[in-house]
Amino acid sequence: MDAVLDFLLSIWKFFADNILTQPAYFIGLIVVLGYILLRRPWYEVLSGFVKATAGYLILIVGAGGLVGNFRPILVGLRDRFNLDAMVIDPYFGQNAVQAGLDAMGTAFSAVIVLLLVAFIFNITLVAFKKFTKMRAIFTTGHVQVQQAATAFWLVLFAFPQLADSTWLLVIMGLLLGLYWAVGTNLTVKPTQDLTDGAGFSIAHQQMFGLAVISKLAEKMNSGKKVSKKLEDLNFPGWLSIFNENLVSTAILMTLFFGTILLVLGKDYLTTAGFLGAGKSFFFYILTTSLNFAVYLAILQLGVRTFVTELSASFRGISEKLLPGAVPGVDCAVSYGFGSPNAVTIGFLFGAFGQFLAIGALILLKSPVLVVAGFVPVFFDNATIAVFANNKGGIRAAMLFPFIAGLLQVFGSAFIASWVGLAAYGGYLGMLDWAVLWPVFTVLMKFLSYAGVVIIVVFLVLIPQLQYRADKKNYFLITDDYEAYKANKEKELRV
Ligand code: ASC
Repeated sequence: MDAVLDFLLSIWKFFADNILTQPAYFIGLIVVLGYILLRRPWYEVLSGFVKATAGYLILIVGAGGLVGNFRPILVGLRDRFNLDAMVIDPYFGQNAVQAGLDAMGTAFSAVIVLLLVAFIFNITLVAFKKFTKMRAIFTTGHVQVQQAATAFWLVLFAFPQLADSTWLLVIMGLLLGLYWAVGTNLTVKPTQDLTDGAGFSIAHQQMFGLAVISKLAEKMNSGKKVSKKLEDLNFPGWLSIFNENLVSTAILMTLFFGTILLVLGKDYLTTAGFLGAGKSFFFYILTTSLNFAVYLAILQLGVRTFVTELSASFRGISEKLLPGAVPGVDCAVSYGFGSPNAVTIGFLFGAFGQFLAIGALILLKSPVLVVAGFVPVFFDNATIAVFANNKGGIRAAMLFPFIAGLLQVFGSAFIASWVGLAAYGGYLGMLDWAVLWPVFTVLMKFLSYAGVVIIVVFLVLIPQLQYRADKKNYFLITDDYEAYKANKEKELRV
């Protein structure tokens, strides 16, 4: 018996390590499965797998290059000024939980078990979508690890008396699985609108944020003053160089990172190993800043490579296996749609909001200081700008990332110091985890089980209300986007 169990466990571990938590292969597997269900010939299955997985790996090169190059620069500010501060960044957050669990003697594998429970729950909720009205599955594995770790810590903080009990796992799995299913379902409509029906939604760390912001941006634009979208801007004269995304990104990032690198100073950068001894400081700044535009271009190439395969193959799954389901994917996939300049604008305004909030923490002598992490500053706010711009135009693309920047810092400072993660150096920091989950945690800590009930009811109700608001089109938007659009146009005409 034990031998069988061990064998099954080792298969599970292999699957979790190599596929479930590796989005490139997970997406590849989905494409293979989808094409097989559509009975495509083997060579199309193979080419679909290669394009999906290689495309995703290209995206990872782009995203990884951005993170690898620019995170150390931001974290450098902490070292340069000897700040005792925590970094808001998903990877620092995950490490902090790991260190905290280590200190308590809890193995991190418990987090992966939670991930599996919540993931199966997400799929089950979608399988019963007739009742649950939930249409999307969270496939972004590396983000699921970070969220499972953080949710684990927050729920454990609220229910310390349940440590090591199965009940704790049940509560955690329930909340996290619902959050995944409801959150990624919330992004279905804004994402279909953005991509003109590409057939996916966003499964990331600002899903509730995107849904709320899309709604607000739409409202902002419904009055008399309709704001232009970024892609409609046409700069005249010498400014026309900004019409080209690569050029505008490169120039704006040279100003932004150039300033930060000058603040860090040549001496610090040399001692810290960023700048080789005897190398030109000027060209170092220039290359570093240009690399931002380079990695962004790589990332967008990756998106273009795999998105078509994913959309086409998922039809197999949504026709045969999980009727009407859509895959929730990484937020960076949205950078292949809408205005490419929104990405840069979101980053800059988000950074402005974060820096302002950090300044406020310093002035107010906050007991916990925050260092801006690259992942929230960039990936959260760029995504927010892409969606805000699509619904509300330029003003929305500047305003919402700025507000998000403030919330990321203030929300994270509050929750991380309260639950004790700040002491371990980091917190996840992305918008939903700086706003929504802190609210959940407050409810659980002060209302105990009643708090859990409130959260569950809240989450379960959201898709029901979405469905009720537009019964005719709710499932159509994923089942047949063209028919959905035709319906909407008809509505407009009446
Ligand atoms: C995250 C995270 C990343 C990035 C990536 C964006 O939250 O952990 O590595 O955002 O998913 O493409």
